[in-house]
Amino acid sequence: MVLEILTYPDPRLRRKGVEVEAVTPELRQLAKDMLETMYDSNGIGLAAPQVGQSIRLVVIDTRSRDEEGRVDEGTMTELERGVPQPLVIFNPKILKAEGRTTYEEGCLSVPTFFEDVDRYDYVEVEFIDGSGAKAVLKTDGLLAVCVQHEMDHLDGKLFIDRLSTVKSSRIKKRIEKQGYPNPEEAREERARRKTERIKQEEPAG
Ligand code: QAP
Ligand code: CO
Repeated sequence: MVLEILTYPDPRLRRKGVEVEAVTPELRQLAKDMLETMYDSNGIGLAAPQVGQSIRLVVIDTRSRDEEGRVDEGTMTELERGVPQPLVIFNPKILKAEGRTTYEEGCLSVPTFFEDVDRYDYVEVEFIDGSGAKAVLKTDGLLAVCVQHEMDHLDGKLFIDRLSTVKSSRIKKRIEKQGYPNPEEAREERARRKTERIKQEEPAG
């Protein structure tokens, strides 16, 4: 079943998720519905608070795909290729984190907005998997970025909170005043900003 995804500034996105005591059939069904919801919106990660459930559960599938939607491991790192996906992650905890990386992130709860965010480059995360077993995820690349983004949701934090104060408040005010742009408008604005960036990087003459 495809679930409704809450969007900023919904206050339910700000609640702290509660740890899961045991992986019950109800929670397994929720994880399944969250994966269906994520794939339906072309997402790579989704956290339970985004569908109105204040618990510590995230689902992830960052595998790259070709035009027909078939998994294409070509652009994934060696560590990413070694991780079975999709991932169902209950009660994640970071055991180790190293290095820094920047990735242009988006979020299904902040649709059409994409901005560079700075995070750890490598993480080791302990969690309970979909069958209730203890597991450890060791990864870098997009998967490492995604698991950190999703874990933020469990603490009521969004990627737009991690931008500079100026950028963060500009985006928040715009959404609060004007709502979300339609996808075509958003695509045009991204193209416009890209052109401006190129103009600044390579001045003519
Ligand atoms: C988090 O986000 C993430 O605005 C997952 O119009 C994103 O799946 C982690 C999406 C990037 C690391 C890097 C957002 C789809 C999907 C949109 C998503 C949109 C369509 C976001
Ligand atoms: Co998100």
